[in-house]
This record gives sequence, C-alpha cells and structure tokens, in this order.
Amino acid sequence: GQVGKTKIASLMEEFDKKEEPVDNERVQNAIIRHLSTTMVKIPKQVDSFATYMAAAYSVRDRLIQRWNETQEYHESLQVKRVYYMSMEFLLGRSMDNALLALGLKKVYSDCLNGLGFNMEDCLEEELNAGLGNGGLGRLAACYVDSLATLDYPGWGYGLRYEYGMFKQLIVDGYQKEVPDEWLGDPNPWELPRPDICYQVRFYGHVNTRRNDDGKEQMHWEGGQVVDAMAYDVPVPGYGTNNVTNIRLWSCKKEKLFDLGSFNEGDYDHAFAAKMHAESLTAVLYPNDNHMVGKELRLKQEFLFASATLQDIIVRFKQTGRPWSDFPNLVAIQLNDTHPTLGVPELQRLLIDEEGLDWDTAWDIVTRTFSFTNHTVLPEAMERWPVPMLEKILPRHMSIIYDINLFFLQKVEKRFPDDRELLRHISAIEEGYPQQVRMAFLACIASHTVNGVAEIHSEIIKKTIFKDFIHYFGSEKFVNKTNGIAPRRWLHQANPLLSELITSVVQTKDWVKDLRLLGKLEEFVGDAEFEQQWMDIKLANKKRLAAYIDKVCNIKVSPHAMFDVQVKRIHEYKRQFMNILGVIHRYNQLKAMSETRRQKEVPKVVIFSGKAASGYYVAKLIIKLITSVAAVVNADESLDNLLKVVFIPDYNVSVAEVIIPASDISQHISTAGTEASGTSNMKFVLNGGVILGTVDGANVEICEEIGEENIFNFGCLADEVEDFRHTQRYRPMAIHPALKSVLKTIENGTFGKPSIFGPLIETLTSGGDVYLISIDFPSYLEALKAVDRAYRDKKSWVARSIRCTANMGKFSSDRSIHEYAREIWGIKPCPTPPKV
Ligand code: 4GP
Repeated sequence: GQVGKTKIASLMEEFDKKEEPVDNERVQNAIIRHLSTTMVKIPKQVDSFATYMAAAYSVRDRLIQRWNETQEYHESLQVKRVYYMSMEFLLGRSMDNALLALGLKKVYSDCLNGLGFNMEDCLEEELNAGLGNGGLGRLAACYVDSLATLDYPGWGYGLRYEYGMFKQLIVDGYQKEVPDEWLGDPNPWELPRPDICYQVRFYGHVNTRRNDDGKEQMHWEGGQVVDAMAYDVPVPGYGTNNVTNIRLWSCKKEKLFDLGSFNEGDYDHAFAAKMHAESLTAVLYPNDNHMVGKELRLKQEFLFASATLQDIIVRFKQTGRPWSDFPNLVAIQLNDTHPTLGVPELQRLLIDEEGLDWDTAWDIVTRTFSFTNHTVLPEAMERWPVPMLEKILPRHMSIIYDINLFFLQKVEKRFPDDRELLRHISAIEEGYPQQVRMAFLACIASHTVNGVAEIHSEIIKKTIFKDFIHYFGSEKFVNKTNGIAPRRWLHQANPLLSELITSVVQTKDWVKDLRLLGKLEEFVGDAEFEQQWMDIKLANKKRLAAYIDKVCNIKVSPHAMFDVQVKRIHEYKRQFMNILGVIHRYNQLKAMSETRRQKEVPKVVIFSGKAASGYYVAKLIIKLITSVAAVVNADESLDNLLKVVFIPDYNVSVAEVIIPASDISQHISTAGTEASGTSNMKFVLNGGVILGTVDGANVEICEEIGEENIFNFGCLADEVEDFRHTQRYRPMAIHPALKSVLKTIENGTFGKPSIFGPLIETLTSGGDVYLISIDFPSYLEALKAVDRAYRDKKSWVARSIRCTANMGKFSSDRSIHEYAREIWGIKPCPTPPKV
C-alpha cells in the first residue's frame, strides 16, 4: 500500500533526475543491450537495421526520462501551455535530430564505428514520418522544435495516420502512388499510451432533459462510438533539458471479433468484419491547398478535435482550478481550419458535460482559441454541407447555429439594416445545400487571427476577412511570418557549412540564435573563406549528384549550375512555367552555333514534388517534365549544357539532400497566391540564391538580404485581378517566345501532343488563371540575368554568403517568440538541469 507507493515515487523521481552519464562504454552497452533484448538478435543476425533500431531505443530511453521530467515540472508549476492543433506534422526522420539536440552525435558515431557500422548507413535505415502534405505540416514540425528548444510549455496534437503521404514512383513518366508504410515494425520514436484513450461519438441524436436543479440540459446520445488512443512522440529541444510532446491519436478498431459468430464456428466471417472495419486514422488525405469534402475526412477532423479537447480538459481539471482559469492555463492554436470542430466541441463539453451556461462557456472558448490562415486559394477553403454535419454531428450543428445566430445578432445591433453584411459575414453560406464556412467559424471563435507573411496577412484583411475587420476592427488580425528550424535546415542538413560557420562566428550559439549569422558579412571578400564556402557548395552538389545517379540513373556534373524547384506540384506554383522555360532554353541551345554555345552556362534543372492523387493537371505537369527530361538528356548535340531531372518521392529527407546543393532555386507562384513559402527560406539559409515572384515570404527575404541579392520578376499581387479579368475576356496575343515553346510540344518533340493538350488548354482557353502568359517574358529575362550573374564567380559567392548572413529573421524561434508573447501569453519554463 502506502509505504510501497512512497518508496516507488521517490525511487522514480531519483531515476528521472539522474541521467546515465555519457561515455563510449555506457552508450555501447546500451546499444548491445537493446540488440539482444528489444531486438532479440543473436550476433550473426546483427545488421545495420538492427543496429540502428537498438541505437534508436537507447536514445529514446534518454528522451523518455527527460520527457517525464519536463511534463512533471510544468505540471507542478501549473504554467500556461499552448496546444498546437494540427492535422499534419511532417516530421521526417528523428534520430539525427535527437542526437544533435542531446549532444550525442560524436559519441554515437564512435560507438557505431567501434561496432563495425557507420553513422550514415544507420541513419539511412530510418523511415520518414510523412504525416503531412507540405508547407503547413512541416511548419508544425518546425514550431514544435522551437517550442522545445526555447523551453516553452506546449504540445502538438495531431493524428497518427497508419499511412502517411503516399510514396511516389515514376512509371513511364507518370506519377504512381503507392502506400507509405512509415510505421515500420515497430516505430521506436513513438510511445503507445493504451491508458490514454477517449471515446468519440458520431451520428446519434440529441435529447433534452431537466437537471436536478431544473435547468434544461442537452444530451447527445446513441450513434456510433469509437476509441481514440494516444501515441506520444517526444521532441527534444536543442541544448536544453526540455523534451516536449506531440500527442497523436489513433482510432482503435472495433473489438477484435464478434464473439457470437466465433462461438458459432464462423471464425472467418467474424474476423473479416474486423479487417474491413474502416479505421478513421488509416490514411492522410494527400491534398495540399485543396479541400476534399469526404465524410471520412470530416470524421477524422472530429475524432482529432474531440480526443484533443477531452484530453486538455482532463489535464486542466487535475489542477483543481476554477473554470474561469481555463484560458489562463490553456492556449489553443488552430493550424488552419482543419481543427475548427474543436470550437463547438469545447463549447459542448463545457455546457453539456460540465454544466456551464452558454455565456460562461463561450467566454472561455473565445479566450482560448486563436487561428492561423495558410492560404487564400478558394478551392482550399473548408466548407462542410449542413446536412452532412447534421447527420454526423447533430449536437455540433445545433451549437454552430447558435454561435452564428448570437454573432449575427451582435453584428446587426452594430450595423442595423445591413442585410448584405449579414449574408457575407454569416458562418452559414446560403445555397443548396447550405454550407458551414469553417474559416468564418474559426474567426468568430478566435481572439486572434494571423496570416503567415506580411503580404499574405494584408491580403486576407482585404479579401476573406474584410467584413470581419468591419465588425471586430483590425487589431484581431495580425501577422506572424513563418520560420524554419535552423537545427534541421542548416545544422543537420548541411554539416560542412555548419562547421565553417561555427569556426568563424566563434560560437555554436547561432544554432539557437540565428541572428548571429550576421557576422558572416565580415568574411565577404576574404579569399580563403570564400574558397571554403565554394568548396562546401561543391561537396553538397556532389552528394546530390550521387543521389540523382542512384535514384534516377542520370549523370550530372556538379560543376554545372544547379537550378532547383522542389515543392508540391500545383498550377499556382507554376512548375509548368519552369518547364516551358526549359523548353525555350533547349530550343535556343539547339539553334546556336558551336562557338556561341561554348559561352553558355551549363545547367542542371532539378524538379521534385508530389501531385495530389486526384489532381489531373498537376499530374500532367509531371508527365511533361519527365518527357522533356527524356528528350533533353538523350540529346548529345547539347554538349551537356542542359540536363533535366525529376527526383521521385520528395520528402523531408530528400529535401535535406537537395536544399544545401542548390545554386539557384525557383519560387515563382503567381503574385498573391503563395501565402508564405518556407522552402525559399531553407534555400537562402544554405547560401542558395533565389529567383522569385513578389509573393509570400520572398518579399521579406528580399528586404533582409537586399534587392541586389535576389532575382525578382513578374506582375505584382495588386495587378493580378485586372490581368485575370482581361485574360479571360480579351486574351492577349501570346508572346512569340511562348508560342514557339508551345509549338515544340504540339509538334510532338516530347511525345504524343494529345497527351499534353489539356495542359496547354489551361493557357489558351482556360483563362490562364495563373497568368503564365503574362509573366513568361519577364521570367525569361530573369533567367538570363541569373546566367549572367553566375558567370561572375566572385560576385556570386559574395551574394551567396550575404544570403546566409541575413537570414536571422527566418528562424522558427523568432516566429515562436512572437506567437508566445503576442498571441498565447506563455513564458519559457526550462526544466532544471540533471544532477
Ligand atoms: C501552405 C502555404 O501554401 C505556404 O505558402 C505556407 O508557407 C505554408 O502553408 C505554411 O504556412 N498552405 C498549405 C495549405 O499547405 O494546405 O493550405
């Protein structure tokens, strides 16, 4: 009984406080112990996979101890925490990141060498956690890294998809999707928590009953109930004791089998039913910047919202504080509208389950939530049909009606007789069927709404949230420019450059304080330093060339200019324009005399990225790229002046190899369409120059590094609407350069022209929504300017150094500090060092 409990408590406390000292012998012993026990290997069975797993388990042991300590410490102080709710966390691999964060890389390298393996091979054994589509999911991962590193009390909440982002194969030039079995068996970086499980209801009906005190109370009953079980992913901070948490929910399938039919001897049947039972968390929807109106997706969103809010409430109740303190202990960030059902769910839990009255509950809700918008594309705006919500979540639909009604009443009071305003601002859009506008619901319930780059935050104030500014005023709408984790995107991905930077900045602190990179400016013009800088770029290009050779079987020269565009394939991101530019270049090279050609800059144009499985035009863009590549790469008359590569299966680890190797990268979205972009930041941080439109974070990057160090082109965001209008109704004559490029496709140079017909039509008869025909001439000019600049090696290296030197602003640490201070009201809370 009691004596045993006290004993165990004090022993466990001791255990968590003391960490096993780090030395080669102990680390080696830990690896051997896990090889033999956890991995169940005998010596002759040990390979690099088993060794990686054993090493991972030994790192995880340390993480768990610190995780426990961090959570206990924050709980004991009852500090305010932020919960970052995101349907996506694009984590990538964990091992290297954890070793660097804990300062264990060297000792583990030595140990692995001692055991006859090497670090690089072992790291390659790890699968990629691809629980996200692109920018939005990777941002969430960088933000949790910063929360941990800066000692902020906060967790991520998400879903544990059994299948993450699909694997992309290229077959016959086309994208083919295959399932991604990322969990492996088992996944050492997650901690299953079978004791942390919540019931989540769907369907059913709402009953009204009187309470003991005579008050009417709603009860949501019947329907179907599933269990959501927690899996915790520990995320270590760099150079701190804090280890924070991402809690991912997994939908437990129904009971293994129906005992009735089992007893009747119908084992197969009972088991088949179980196998078919759809698991809500089976698969991530592979759509980036695009909403899918599937019931299953709505159910995923609710499972996520409900389990998360129930869990947060349990934790809050353990503090014993009154409900009015909830917003003083809890901040919840909605990462886009995907978690917005958390709003009516918190309202429901507070009134139906906890017995609070509507106004008290609503006050708590609106002091708790804040919301980030990540896109202005109309096809990405979540809208759920009212009938679907009524069927699946009847109680929530009625709460949403009430939230909207009370809101509209207040608007009407302020602006009487403005029916138009009420129609525009309502969270329920009229039509057949009516739809709930999730962005409006999120906006009504949040104390703060933010965009993700200056230009984007301004645009949303003038477009989607215009009417809300009218009512709420503009203070509620703020900007939080995105950032990236320097730990992963420079320190880990580019070890050579990191070492050089540390040697001249004379401290490793830049990993946590990115503004220290400013010191690099002093080394512009230092011949020795510049040579080292160029040598490192070359080494990174060799690493990428070897990767390209391995996965694409294409040989490229690391001495050519590497021109890169890697991101989701989307019409608005305009990979199409890039490949049209490549065709233009190809035609030009073919038309040149031998002597003229010798003066040209040899170039490798690199593409990588996935298209949503249902996005026909995006998939055609991939087919065009691979078809152009096939022709260009086989053309010996070009003297290797041009190579085109499509690297399959873009993911976090592939990005870590590509980004440090770029000379120039392209961020060429139609102005006003890319909310921020974050790969632009990753490239520039690694000394890569960018070619971009005046869009998203390109604008702020330009402000930081200076106009002379970036290549801008294209029309401006406030011109786009006019151009679109004229394009649609009075299409301009297509520029001769574009015309001749289209002709090259149409005459069959890259295969049957009919294949690409629908793609070309998006320019000629589709209204050219993304204004390729408008921007193409200035794009070609910009490409020429890049070539000219690249020929001057001396000024190119200076530009590259200045790029890195001035990227301090774009650390996710800066973003998180701003969120913490200006939106969440949380403070750093470092766990005391171990004894
Ligand atoms: C993305 C935006 O497209 C990108 O510009 C931004 O950098 C990123 O979010 C993070 O804020 N949006 C999405 C989406 O991925 O699905 O809306």
